[in-house]
Parts: sequence; C-alpha cells; structure tokens
Amino acid sequence: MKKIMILNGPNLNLLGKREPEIYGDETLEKINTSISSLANELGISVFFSQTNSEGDIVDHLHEADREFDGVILNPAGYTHTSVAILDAVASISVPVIEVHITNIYGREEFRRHSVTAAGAIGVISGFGSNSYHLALRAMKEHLDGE
Ligand code: CA2
Repeated sequence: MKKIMILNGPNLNLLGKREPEIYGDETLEKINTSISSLANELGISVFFSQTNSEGDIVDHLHEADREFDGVILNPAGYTHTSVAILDAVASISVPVIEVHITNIYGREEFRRHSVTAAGAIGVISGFGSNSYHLALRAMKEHLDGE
C-alpha cells in the first residue's frame, strides 16, 4: 500500500477557528478525517503532520523521502518566501503536490507567486478542503502510472 504524507504549514492549526470567511469553517481535524476516508477508498495509507516551523517542514520532507511514496504539502505562508522549503521539495526523489485551500492567484499580490511550487509535480489551489482530496486522487494516478 502506498504511503502519503499530508504536511501542513504554519497557522493551519487555526482552520475553522478564525477567518472562516477566507478559509472555511472546517477544522484541520475534520479535514484530515475526510482525507482519511478518501484514502481508505483509494487504498492509500496517509500520515498527517502540521507544524508552524520552517525547519520542521524541511525535516518532514527529508523523512518523507526515506519513508513515504509521496507528499501533499500546504506550505501556507512559507509558500511565498521559503527557498529552504523549495530546496527540500526539489531535492527529494518522491513526488510532492502543493495544495492551497484558497485560490492564491486571486488574492493579494504577494500571495500570487509560489516560491515552493517550482519543485512540486503540480499545484492545486482554490477548492477549499477539496483541494486535498483532488491532490490525493492526483497523487494516486501519478503513482499508479510510475
Ligand atoms: O490557501 C492556502 O491554503 C494558503 O496556503 C493558506 C495560508 C496563506 O498564507 C497562503 O497564502 C494560502 C494561510 C494559512 C493560515 O491559515 C489560517 C486559518 C485560519 C485562520 C487564520 C489562518
């Protein structure tokens, strides 16, 4: 069974608790539960992690390279700034799909560029929590075709 790491960056632990008009009213726990159900359906095993630290994201990506078949990554605010995360994404051999809850291209100018996406195999942005589901389906198809 393929093992996928779902890695969420800073402040995503606040989902459903603040700014529901932007990020929706589902908590991260609820989103993760729904990802688990889909993973079950697809016959994939998923592991969840959320961290507020840039270095922890880098460490998790290194771990994923050793122990997982792919990563679904929402780098959150670091999307727009982090060369360190880009370097980690680009240096690991397992595929990374970047995910955003909101459509970053329809938001403030500073969110319209992703530094980290250049290392990913693709980006899904703007579908709310469904972005994670779409990414999991895309990851399965990608791995099935490898
Ligand atoms: O749309 C996304 O998924 C983002 O990665 C979310 C980041 C934002 O900085 C990116 O530009 C786009 C923000 C995550 C913060 O999440 C919060 C959730 C609830 C309340 C406050 C922040």
